[in-house]
Amino acid sequence: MASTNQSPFYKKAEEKFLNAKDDEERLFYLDEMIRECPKHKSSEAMLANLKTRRIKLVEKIERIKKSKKSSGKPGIKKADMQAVLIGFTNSGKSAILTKLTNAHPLISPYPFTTQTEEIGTMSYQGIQVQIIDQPSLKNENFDIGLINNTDLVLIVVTKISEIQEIQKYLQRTKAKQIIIFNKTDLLTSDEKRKIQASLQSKKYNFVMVSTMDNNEGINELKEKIISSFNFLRIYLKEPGKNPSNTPMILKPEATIADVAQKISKQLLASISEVHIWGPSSKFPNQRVGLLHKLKDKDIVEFKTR
Ligand SMILES: Nc1nc2c(ncn2[C@@H]2O[C@H](COP(=O)(O)OP(=O)(O)OP(=O)(O)O)[C@@H](O)[C@H]2O)c(=O)[nH]1
Ligand SMILES: [Mg+2]
Repeated sequence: MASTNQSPFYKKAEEKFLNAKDDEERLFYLDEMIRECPKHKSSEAMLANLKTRRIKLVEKIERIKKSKKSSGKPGIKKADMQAVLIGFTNSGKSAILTKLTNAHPLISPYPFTTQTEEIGTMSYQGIQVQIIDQPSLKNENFDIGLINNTDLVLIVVTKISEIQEIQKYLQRTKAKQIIIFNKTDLLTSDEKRKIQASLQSKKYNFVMVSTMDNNEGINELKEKIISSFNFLRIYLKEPGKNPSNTPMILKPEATIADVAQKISKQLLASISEVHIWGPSSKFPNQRVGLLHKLKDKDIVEFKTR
């Protein structure tokens, strides 16, 4: 649509429209173009075109707003297993993210250091969990959508009283929860014991950690994160050898047949004997059938014909 015959005001608006930095700004200048577009017969088609563009643009803006609300930020693709950190400023969420994952967020003693999502991947015993750090509670960029749509919420506190305050934000999420009591290095052993007893008496699923002092509790935290996802880690073993270091991941209630099938179809057909060790066995090296139900951390040995 030629705009050569248009007024200088229209041209100015069009130029700004073309250089706009986002859709909101585009909409602003598009409205100005509509206002400046002559309202006579010869420019009827052009005005109609501008109005159609406006409708499309408004639709697009609405669509993006909606998708932000329903599934967190559009930039984050949710992994199969995801956890999101939540807590007040300076509780040490970003410091914890660096201990758990490969991410390098900014960490500082100043409040509200984190201004946007930071995504890391925790690799633990061959399993990957996506962990998201985000701006603290009371920061304007804190996104409750992330909390409402995740599998696991990691509640970071440095005082017991913070737990109840944070739980107000968790009313709409179905995610499991782990309370992380951070900065234990700042406590005397007496204070530590009292806090531990108090958290225990409230039956919280918690872990006490420090991101300083030789990483107290960090491995326990990783273990808790992994075991809050409901799946089985099964270690395979060849006769006469040690079990593998990396587990196979199976759905809860999986049987020996499921394990064999996951390895290969041929294996299932050629099994002569199966032995197991671990939580689902009555005793080590128990011989079991194909329909035996496994538990997390079982070790399985197949003998084939
Ligand atoms: N003593 C001690 N200090 C810690 C520990 N973990 C984090 N800190 C310090 O606490 C301060 C805040 O840590 P951050 O990880 O930036 O806190 P945050 O929760 O991400 O807070 P935001 O600024 O809102 O993003 C920093 O100075 C950290 O070095 C800890 O275990 N012990
Ligand atoms: Mg931070």
